[in-house]
Amino acid sequence: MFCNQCEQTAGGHACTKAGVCGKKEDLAGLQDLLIHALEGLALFAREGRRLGIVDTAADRFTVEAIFSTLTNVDFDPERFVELIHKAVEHREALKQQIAAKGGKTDFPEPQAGFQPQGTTADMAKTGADLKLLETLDTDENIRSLKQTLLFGLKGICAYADHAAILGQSDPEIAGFCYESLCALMARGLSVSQCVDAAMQAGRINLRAMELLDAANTGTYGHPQPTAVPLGHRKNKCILISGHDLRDLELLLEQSAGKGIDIYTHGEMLPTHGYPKLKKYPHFYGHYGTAWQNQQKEMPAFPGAILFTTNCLQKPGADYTDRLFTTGLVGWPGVKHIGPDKDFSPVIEAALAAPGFSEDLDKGSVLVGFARNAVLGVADKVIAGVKSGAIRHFFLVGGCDGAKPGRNYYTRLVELVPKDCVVLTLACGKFRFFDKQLGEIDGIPRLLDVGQCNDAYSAIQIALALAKAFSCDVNELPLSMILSWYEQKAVAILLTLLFLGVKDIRLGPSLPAFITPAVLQVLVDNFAIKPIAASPEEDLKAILG
Ligand code: FS2
Ligand code: SF4
Repeated sequence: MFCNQCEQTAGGHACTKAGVCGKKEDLAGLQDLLIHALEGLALFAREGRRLGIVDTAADRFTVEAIFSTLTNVDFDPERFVELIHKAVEHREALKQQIAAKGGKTDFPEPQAGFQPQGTTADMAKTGADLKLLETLDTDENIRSLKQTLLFGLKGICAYADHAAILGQSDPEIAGFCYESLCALMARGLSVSQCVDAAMQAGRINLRAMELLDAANTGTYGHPQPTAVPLGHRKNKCILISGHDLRDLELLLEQSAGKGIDIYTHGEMLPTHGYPKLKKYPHFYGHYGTAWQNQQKEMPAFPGAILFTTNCLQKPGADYTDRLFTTGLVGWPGVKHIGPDKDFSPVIEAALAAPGFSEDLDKGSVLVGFARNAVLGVADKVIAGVKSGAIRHFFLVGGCDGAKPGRNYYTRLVELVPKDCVVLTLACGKFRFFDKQLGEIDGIPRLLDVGQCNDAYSAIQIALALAKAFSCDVNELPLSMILSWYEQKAVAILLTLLFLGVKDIRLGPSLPAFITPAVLQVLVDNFAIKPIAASPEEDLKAILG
């Protein structure tokens, strides 16, 4: 196997024997075979679009299938076998529609005629033999840029899928997926063509995040500043992880009045701020920290646990029997709640588990500072900047992970001077989310904008401030210090670059799939830089 799509890739190079994430060789082969099958589908879908054929079922499927291959989503080989077969079915259906309109159906690429054969193991071997990532091009820089495009695409599809679940979609996103999958197969592309494709991925990801923002705020209202307890109260309990607000709502509805409290885990924390979710009295608090600590934290949770979307790790034997997955997330042998979203097994497991036997006060954290809440006090913020009470904004956001170097982010937030405000989002915040940083003229110094996809909200805040100060975003007293782990972070980074944001500091390490020459292009055009060896160094460089 060869996989280098995430930050924890083995040796900072690639996972070649087994994934550090737990992805085994057979699963890696099946995921690559799925991308191969989707490339075949893309050839026909692109031709179909040329003829005015837009197959919404194929579009929806493509987005889901690509998202399935994102880090820590689905570890179940059998589900990938199913997806591979479905990709071929969609391709053949499109082929018929195209043939009926006299379009092109004789593509020379092997992907166009691919037929899955044999057992799951046979298919895994076929996938491995493709050497998908290693053969994207003979030129290492083109390969690097094509990997950037593919990984960015995985992030885009995650957000597009979440948005589609709540009824928000745009055919341009699937159209871009097809164009990109075709670009992966194309030979002879130049560096500038590939850079342009990566920038377009940034643009499309902005659209996907915009749709998701519209979906979340349109369905559940704009997040409001809300204190979330970190302790617990005596009752039965369910822990919900991931990013899917609709799953949370359904769980809240189905568990209401049953003597169960719902706790959020990881990226679900910001959901406490949404008016239509916080109205449920049994939506109680938050448990645990970021995804990489789940094997340590979950055994002690005395109830049922539900994973939506992603960031699942190999479950420990001490909680597998009360662990559930839903949506695209999966682990072989873990009970999966299907599309009917009947969460009764989760509720029954919670009722059978001991629950919390007493109340425990561990303080609270504030969430809910998305664009509507922050821009609602824009006058105060602008006055604070003008008077000098607020010297600088730091956006410290992104993914968390297991590497020791990630302590940089904790230390940085601790060291940020008292006349500066920290905006945060995504699961990287768990390095400092419970720090009491106080206020500046009534504005909290630590503002949680939301989930990783709420990077959209942070961008809107930055654009509104730039407008108020009649300056460019890059001229604002704002520095972005980002941490990355999986491919949604790649997509967000591409969006920031597409918007022309400069001087981003990225850590804890730079992507293994970026070659020195491609990095130089990014440095030359965007002054992107790795985080310094110490936060003191970066703070000195930023604040002078
Ligand atoms: Fe964190 Fe994991 Fe949000 Fe990522 S909980 S690394 O999925 O997308 O961030
Ligand atoms: Fe390795 Fe990351 Fe790929 Fe998992 S997703 S196999 S950890 S590079």
